[in-house]
Amino acid sequence: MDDFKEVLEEAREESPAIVTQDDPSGRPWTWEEDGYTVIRSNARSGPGCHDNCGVLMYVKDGVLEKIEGDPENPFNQGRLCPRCLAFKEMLYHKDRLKYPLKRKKEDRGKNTFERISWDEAYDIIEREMKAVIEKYGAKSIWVTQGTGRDINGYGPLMAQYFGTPNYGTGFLSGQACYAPRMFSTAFKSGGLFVCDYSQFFPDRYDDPRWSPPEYALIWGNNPVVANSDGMLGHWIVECMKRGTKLIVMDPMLTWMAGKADVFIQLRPGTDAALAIAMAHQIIEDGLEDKEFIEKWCYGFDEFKAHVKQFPPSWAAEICGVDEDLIIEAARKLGGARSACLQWGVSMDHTSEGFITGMACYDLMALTGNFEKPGGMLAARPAFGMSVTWLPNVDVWAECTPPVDEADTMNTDYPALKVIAAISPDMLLTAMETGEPYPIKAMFMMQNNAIACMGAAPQRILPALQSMEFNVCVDLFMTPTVLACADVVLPAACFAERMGITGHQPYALGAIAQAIEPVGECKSDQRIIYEVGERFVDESYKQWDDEHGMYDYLLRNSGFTYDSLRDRTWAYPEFEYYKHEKGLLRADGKPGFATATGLYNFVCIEMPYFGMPDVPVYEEPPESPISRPDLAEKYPLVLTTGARPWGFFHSEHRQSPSMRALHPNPTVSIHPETAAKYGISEGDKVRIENNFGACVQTAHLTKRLRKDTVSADHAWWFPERGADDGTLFGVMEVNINQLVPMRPGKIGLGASYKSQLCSISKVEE
Ligand SMILES: Nc1nc2c(c(=O)[nH]1)N[C@H]1C(S)=C(S)[C@@H](COP(=O)(O)OP(=O)(O)OC[C@H]3O[C@@H](n4cnc5c(=O)[nH]c(N)nc54)[C@H](O)[C@@H]3O)O[C@H]1N2
Ligand SMILES: Nc1nc2c(c(=O)[nH]1)N[C@H]1C(S)=C(S)[C@@H](COP(=O)(O)OP(=O)(O)OC[C@H]3O[C@@H](n4cnc5c(=O)[nH]c(N)nc54)[C@H](O)[C@@H]3O)O[C@H]1N2
Ligand code: SF4
Ligand SMILES: [Mo]
Repeated sequence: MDDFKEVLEEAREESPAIVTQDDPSGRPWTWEEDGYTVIRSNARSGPGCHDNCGVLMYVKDGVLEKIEGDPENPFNQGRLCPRCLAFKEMLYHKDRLKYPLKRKKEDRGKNTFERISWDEAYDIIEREMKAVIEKYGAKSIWVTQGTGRDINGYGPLMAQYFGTPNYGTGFLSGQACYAPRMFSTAFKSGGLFVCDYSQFFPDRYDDPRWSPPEYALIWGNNPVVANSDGMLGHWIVECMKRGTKLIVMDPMLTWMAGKADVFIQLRPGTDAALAIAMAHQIIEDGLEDKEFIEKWCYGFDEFKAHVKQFPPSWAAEICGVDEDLIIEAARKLGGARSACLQWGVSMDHTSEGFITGMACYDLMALTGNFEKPGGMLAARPAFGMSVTWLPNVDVWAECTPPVDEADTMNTDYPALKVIAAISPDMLLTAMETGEPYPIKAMFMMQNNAIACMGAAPQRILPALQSMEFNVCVDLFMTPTVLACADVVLPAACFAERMGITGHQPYALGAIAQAIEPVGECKSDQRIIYEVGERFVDESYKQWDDEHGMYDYLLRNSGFTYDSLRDRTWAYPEFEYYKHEKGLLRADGKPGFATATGLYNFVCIEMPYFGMPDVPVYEEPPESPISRPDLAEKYPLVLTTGARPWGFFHSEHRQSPSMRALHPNPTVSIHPETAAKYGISEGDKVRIENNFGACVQTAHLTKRLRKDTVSADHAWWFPERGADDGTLFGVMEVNINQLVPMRPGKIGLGASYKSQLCSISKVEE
């Protein structure tokens, strides 16, 4: 460890001053004001979110009294969404987990937890996990997280400490969030590119190098509500004020759809057909960017011949939209000075989601919208700090002995091997059957699988309850914790701990601690290495405390935790047209970081996965077209999980003001459709299909397609308490009972947003 400190010191002395775009002088991270100590920080999680909005936390006598958006922070420019404004309701909630707990294995599901010390909790974890390792091998331990909260990048270290290759999202069938899009973009363009809303510049919209996209394609995404994956919806609104126009693809007339030049209200799950037909039309009209294609793309002629078969009239029928709208969208996109693709998780939530992603992404190459102002920009980690943006296990290589990856639970799916991800679908089967090998213990952080992430919770619940040992780390007692945990560890919120920001390819920042944790809560990061120390010998120890851990993590960035915290954020240098300047490839040559060195209209790797090398439309496995037999009984298309303002997935149900925004699990139905089934606003509705059923409350809205219903996800009722024997009512309302654990053919994508269902009024 001393070696590392010396190396760090030497590197500091030798390295030239870090070049940043922002000037931190005159920007204190803490000060006194009107009797408060003010702490400037970045809100990460928990509670959960993909973002890191700048906050000012006002503390008096050790208590967080108020929180405001930091007007100086370029990321959010002073704005906060309702969840951070109501942060105190979560932070100081009476139901927060405050101490480690244990429970007898035979009591799973019952509220018979006992408070224990951290030492006892670690002793139990050490004893039980070592017993499982002894009996079944380390690979029978599964370490899991939820979506990209502040566990991203750190979780793999926990798995490494146990010596298991099985780390990943908990029962997210087909890794159906971002992984399909990451896979598409890796093969198409050698990595992810994101829309340019000026977020790479600290002076934002005023930076003279920047110009807004002429068109933003808002595709299966609701950015003003979801603010997903490190972007904020109000950036688009700011761009709109500066001239950006919208093309929106969504079965629901969202706020943004209402402001669009073209709104394509398509049938869920048909996006790939729409994208292919738009490509057809753009080429038909000669609107493709010939120069970009000639210089930087591979396989265009084959792609052109392929899409020629699929005119807008073909897609119009599949998508259930007007052909003229498709032509109009294609012409607007084709004629635009600049455009970008703001895509959402709906891309991934079809069974062949990565193909949908590829088809939409091709439109950006076809129109030459890479690496120019207002186009798509390479989303590489700021200051090389990959760990919290794209999880990178190499950063932790020296912290444990190497882990044997050969047996990772993904062997059925070559695509998952390529992206080094587990298959949650295989994992569940392994728990149920012991094949291909048993999974016997779980260490779960930031995941409420039974309420939210897992499809088919009716399979997950018994599978988790039959494990030999389960640990859950959370902020609250959730249905999943109550159902299966043997040891529960209480996690700290962002105000209670230090950290660095994540999910941002444009800046790096620090989370500054403002208050002492409530009870005995600890950060997830500290829990990971404190548990981990029980599983490796002293020689792997790289730091003494949390502060040391962040210094270690930042060791190649040029920052220490303190130097980063002192400035709160840092923006690296930025350049456009990186593909022309040799800045995208490891060998420094111009082009994209793909096997061909070009953007791939034809992906030569796809046949290796048994897939066509150009995007081909496939009907969802259950749709009125693919399964007319099923559609007779279940005539409506079901999409699920459209994000609401006040909840992050299954979180915030216990926050009074967030709950007031959306008190009940709601299924949105067009009034004409509802009338057909005798359903009125506020009625209890049974939603059912061939996989399962649940009950939610009807909300009638003309904003939705008539053939589609849109149901909430992730509901439970914390107010019922842990003693009523229903796991907080989770199974009564959980729409995921209607979604199978069943990925697309190569292991990516799942059918969260494209099912069939019937609806009927529940007589009360
Ligand atoms: N407030 C809040 N914010 C969140 C989250 C949250 O739970 N709450 N979750 C976070 C996470 S993990 C994610 S992945 C993101 C997701 O954020 P988004 O990508 O915005 O996802 P959704 O809100 O599920 O869906 C976006 C839109 O897709 C539409 N849609 C549904 N089915 C289809 C379809 O088949 N095709 C098309 N084109 N559109 C369809 C819906 O009507 C909705 O308007 O949000 C993140 N942000
Ligand atoms: N039907 C349907 N289901 C879906 C979706 C859908 O659109 N439709 N969307 C899917 C998608 S895209 C995703 S990404 C998943 C998301 O699924 P998850 O990310 O797993 O979300 P949650 O189930 O809410 O579980 C998160 C848990 O983490 C806890 N938590 C929050 N912050 C912290 C923290 O800092 N530390 C610790 N230790 N715990 C914390 C919360 O209290 C909560 O219990 O859901 C999926 N499920
Ligand atoms: S998007 Fe909302 S919850 Fe997330 S950090 Fe920003 S204000 Fe907080
Ligand atoms: Mo997600």
